[in-house]
Amino acid sequence: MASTPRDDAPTMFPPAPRAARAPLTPTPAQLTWQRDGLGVFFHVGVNTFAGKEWSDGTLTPESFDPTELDADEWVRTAQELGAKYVVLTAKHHDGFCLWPTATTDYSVASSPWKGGRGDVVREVADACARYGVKLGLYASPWDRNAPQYEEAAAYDEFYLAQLRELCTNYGQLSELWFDGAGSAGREYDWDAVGALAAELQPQAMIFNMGPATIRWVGNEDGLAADPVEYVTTSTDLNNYDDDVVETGEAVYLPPECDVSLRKGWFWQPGEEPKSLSHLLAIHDRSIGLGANLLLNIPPDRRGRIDPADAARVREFAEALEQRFGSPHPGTLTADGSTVRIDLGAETDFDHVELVERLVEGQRVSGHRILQEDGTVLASGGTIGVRRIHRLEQTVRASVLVVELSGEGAVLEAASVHDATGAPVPDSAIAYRATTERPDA
Ligand code: FUL
Repeated sequence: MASTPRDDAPTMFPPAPRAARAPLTPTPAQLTWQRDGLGVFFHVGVNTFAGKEWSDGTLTPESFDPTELDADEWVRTAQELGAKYVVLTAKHHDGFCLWPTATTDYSVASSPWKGGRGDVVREVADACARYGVKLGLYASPWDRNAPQYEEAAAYDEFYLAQLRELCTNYGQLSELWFDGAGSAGREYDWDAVGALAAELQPQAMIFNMGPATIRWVGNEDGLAADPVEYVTTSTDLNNYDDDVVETGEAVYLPPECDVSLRKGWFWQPGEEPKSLSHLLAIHDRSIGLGANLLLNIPPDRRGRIDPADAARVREFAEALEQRFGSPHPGTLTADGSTVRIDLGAETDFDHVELVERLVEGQRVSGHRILQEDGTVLASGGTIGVRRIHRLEQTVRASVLVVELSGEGAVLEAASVHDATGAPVPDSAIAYRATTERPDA
C-alpha cells in the first residue's frame, strides 16, 4: 500500500520534490502547435463525387476524377486565412487512398485522374512547401474497404504499412489525425503506431487516439467552453458514440476544435458556407478560448474550392484582420498575482487578448480584467495559449489591471484591439452539427 508522509516526517525523508507536484508541462512541439492555433481541414475523396458523407468501401475508384484539381489553390486559401497548418483526408473511413499506396488497389492509382499516375497527398505536400504551411494527414483507422479489417493482427500490419508510407514519403508532418468514428470497441496496435510516429515523425501531433498529444474538443461545432483544460485524464472518442478514451493518468492534451465551413465534411451540391458572424463566433469560442481551430474547407468535384466558400473565407480573413490585425501590446509589471498592463498612452479598444506562460504548465484557473479605478471589464477561467475577451463597449484607458488565480500563474503577454466597424460575431449560435451517423 502507498504510504503518505506524516506532517512531522523527519527531514531525511523529505516530501516529494517540487517538480513532481508541479502541473504537467507541454513539450516544445505541443506548444508550437498550440501557438500555431489555426488549421484548415480538406475532406476530399470518393465521397465528394457520390454526394455522401460516409461510404462503405464499395464506391468505384473510377468515380474519382477531379479534373481541375488545384492543391495550390487549397493551400493558398488556407494560408490567406492565416492557417499555419492543413490536414488532408489521405484515407477516410471508406478506405480510398489519395496516394498511390502499395497496400491496396483502392486508391488514386485505380482512378482516371491523371491516368492513374496522380498523388493528391504529394500535390498538397508540395503546395504546403510552396506556401510555408505545415502538413497534417488524416488516416482513418476504421477502414470499410480493407478485406482484412475484421482480423485485428492482419489489419494492424496493413494500417502500419500505410502509415509508414505517409510518414516516409511526404516530408515533415505536423499532425496525424486519428478519427475515432466507427472504432468504438475496437483495439488497434497503438504501441506500434506510436513507435512508428516516434521514429519517423517525432514532432507530429497525434490526434486523440493511441499515444495522443492533442485531443478532440468533443463536438463538431468548432466550440470549446471555458475552462479549457490542457491537462486531462480522458477524451471523447467520436461524434457518434458516447465512448470515452481514458488516458490512465493525467496528461497534457490540448484540444482541437474541428468544424466544417459547410454542413457536411465533404463537398455536397446545394450546401452553403456558414455565415460570417457564425464563423467569427466559432473563432472566438475556439482560438479565443485557447483551443486550436481546424476549419474544414472541402474541395468540390473539380478539385477546386467552391467559389461561394472561397468568397466566405476571404470575408472571414478580412474580418479577422480588421478585428485583430493591428494589436496594441502592453508592458507588463507583475506584483504577485496582480499584473499591471501599461498601454503607453490613452488607447481606445474593445478587445483584450491575454497570453499565459505555459512552459511550466497551465496554471491560471481564473482571471479578471479591471480598469485602474477597479471597474471590471471582463472575467473568466483559463487563459492558456491565448484568451480573447470582446468587451461590451469601447473603453479608453492607458492602464489595465489583470488579477490571476492559480498557483504559479504568470501572464506572458497582453494586448488590446480596436475592432470598431468590423463585423461582429454571432452572440448565440443556434446551429449544432448532427451527431447522427451518416449511415444511420
Ligand atoms: C468524423 C467523421 O466521421 C467525419 O466524416 C469527418 O471526417 C469528421 C472530421 O470526423 O467523426
